[in-house]
Order: sequence, then structure tokens, then C-alpha cells
Amino acid sequence: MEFPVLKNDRLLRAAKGEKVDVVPVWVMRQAGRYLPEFREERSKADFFTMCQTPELACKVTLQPIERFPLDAAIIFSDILVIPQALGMDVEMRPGEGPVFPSPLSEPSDLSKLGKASEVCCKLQYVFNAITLTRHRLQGKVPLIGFCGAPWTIMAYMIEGKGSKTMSKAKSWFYKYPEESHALLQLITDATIEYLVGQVKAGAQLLQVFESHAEHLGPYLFKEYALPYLKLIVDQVKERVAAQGLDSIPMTIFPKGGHYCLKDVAQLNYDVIGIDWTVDPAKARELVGPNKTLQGNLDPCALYASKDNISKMVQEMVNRFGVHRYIANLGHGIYPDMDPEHLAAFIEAVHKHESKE
Ligand code: 1CP
Repeated sequence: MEFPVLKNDRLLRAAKGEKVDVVPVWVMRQAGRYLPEFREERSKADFFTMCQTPELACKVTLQPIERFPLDAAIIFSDILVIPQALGMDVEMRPGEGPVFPSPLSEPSDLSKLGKASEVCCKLQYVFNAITLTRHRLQGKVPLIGFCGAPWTIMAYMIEGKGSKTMSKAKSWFYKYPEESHALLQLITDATIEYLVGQVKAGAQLLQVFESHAEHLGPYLFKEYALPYLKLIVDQVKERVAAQGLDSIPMTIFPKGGHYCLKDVAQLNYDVIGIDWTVDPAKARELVGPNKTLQGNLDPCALYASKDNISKMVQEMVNRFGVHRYIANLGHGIYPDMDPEHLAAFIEAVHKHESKE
């Protein structure tokens, strides 16, 4: 597929470990409720209708790009489109977030799920949104595609919504280890197809969100998360190459996963995202010199004055260094954030030029 020439390749350069002119920056949930123009669109349509309508998904993906000098766009969608494509109902309830009315409760429920190979047909709307957005971006910045990591998706499929303890989902590891692996393998197979489809459609970097890494700890992570994260990065890269497509960098964001950074650094991901509870120097020590780090300002730090935001960004960049670094928050931006404070964050990051 032919797309407009990319004019700002800072994010891709940083991801690949190449020199950059200034530190690249984007923000998780940059297309979201803190923007009045997003709330306006959202008041007219249901969340998943927005995801499923390429014109609408494209429009809200571009909103933060039109407002701020960000270095990347991320396609508007959700990680929960994979369980939906496997046949589960998901509702987005106001004030509550996503809810599965009939979550998986025992292994026999696995027979109700669809096949991994069918997922791509059902998610064609995401591919169409990506292709449309790549054209409408006119090469201004690269477009990020994404998915949830298998454990994080499994957690929602069993819990049915967010949870403080993930006790229902984790109980499967202790009661039904074999079926847990079968479920994780199904999600992994579907995810690999889905990510390759996103690259074919025009995604230029892929981020895998392991949002619930904190619940696992080192032993469960090694058994139930790491092997699937490895399959995803290896298979996606192999299939992208086999289809003659340009190779693309991949990011893993194991939120709350201090304990797993060293193991995750052994995988073929180019970028490792860290949340604000990890010290950048410690992260660098754990992942070694050959990975790009992404993060990690506390999302709440954007409640500070613009002057203080600028100072905190200065300290953050000093800790990470200008190279092999992508600035971001340590998690998604909050819905009640003043967009002007995000502007201050971005401006402060871009002050950091490479001296070499
Ligand atoms: O701008 C962007 O970042 C792109 C859009 C995007 C992304 C990358 C959305 C839109 N969701 C996601 C990923 C996502 N979805 C994650 C991984 C990132 C993270 O850890 O936050 C997760 C865990 C979800 C699941 C989800 N969807 C939640 C969390 C539920 C919980 O309690 O655990 C919520 C609240 C949503 C809804 C959602 N997704 C996206 C938006 C803008 C919203 C708000 C819903 C609305 O407008 O009503």
C-alpha cells in the first residue's frame, strides 16, 4: 500500500536506537475524554460504534495531533476488541468502564469462544480505520497500532471488568493450569493475526499493553505471560518479514512489572514502557543499553503548575538521557486533565535537543 511520505520519524528513530534531533513524545490515551472535542464526538455515539466506524475513529485519532505537536498518533480503538471478536459481549458503561455481561467462569466456557483465524475478518474495521488515518495524517507523524497482552486480556475475559485483586482470573492458574494455557494460546494466536493485519493496513509501530502485569509476580509471569509475549513479538516480526512488509519496531508496556523488566528485556521488543513507580536509572540497569525506554511521568504530575511540569520534565529527561528514549506518561492521561497542561508537558520535552 502506498502512503504519504513520513515527515517526522523521531519516534521510529528513537525506537530503533538511532540518533534523534529532539526527544520524541506521545501520551497514552491522548485521544480521549480530557479533550472537549472528543467528548463532543463521544456524546453523539456509543464507544464501540466509534471504534467500528473508521471515519469516527480516524477523526478522534487526529484530534490530539491537530492540537499539539505530538510525535505520534495512536489509533483510536480498545484492547477489548479481541474478546469481542472471539464472540464475547462487551459494554462500555458510563462511569464504570468496560463490562462483560457474561464473563468466562469455568473451563467449559472456552468452547463458546470463536477461532483465532476468524478474528481478522471481524476486526476489518480497525484495519480500515488505520489505513484511512495513515492517509489523513499526510505523513505528519507515524501511526501506532496496539493490542492487549494475553494475560491482560484473559483477566478481563474472566473478571468481566477491572478488579483490585484479579482473584477470579488468577484462580484459573491454580485450579485450571492447562485450560489457562489453552486460553492464553488462543488469545495469542488471535493477537498475532490481528497485529500483522494492523501492519498490513499501515501501522508503523505496535505497542502491546500488559496493563495488569503487577498482579502476577515473577513466577506466574514466567509461566503465564513471558512465553506468550515472546511468541507475539517473534511471530509478528517473522510474518511481517515473510510478507515483504517493512519491519516495524514493537513496544511492550508491562505496567507495574518492576520484577519482570530483566526478563522482558530478553525478548525481541525494541521499546520497553515503564510506569512512574520505576526509577529510570534502575530500569536502564535492568534492561541494558540496547533497548529504548518509554515513560514515565506520573499522570498526576500534570495537575501541577506549568512551570513545575517543565521542571519535572527536565529532571525526567536528565534521568533517562536523550538517546534510546521516548517521553510519555507512566500510564494514560486522566479525563479531568487540562489540555493546556499536556501542551506544557510536550513543550518541555521538546526543549531537549541532542548535543551530539
Ligand atoms: O489514545 C489512545 O491511547 C488510543 C485509544 C485507547 C487505548 C490505547 C483506548 C480508548 N483504550 C486503549 C487501551 C486500553 N483499554 C487499555 C490499555 C491501556 C491502559 O492500561 O489503560 C486497557 C486496560 C483498556 C480497557 C479499558 N477501556 C478501560 C480500563 C478498565 C479497567 O477498569 O480496568 C477503560 C476505562 C476503557 C475505555 C476507554 N478506552 C479508550 C477510551 C478513550 C476509553 C474511555 C471510555 C469512554 O469514552 O467512555
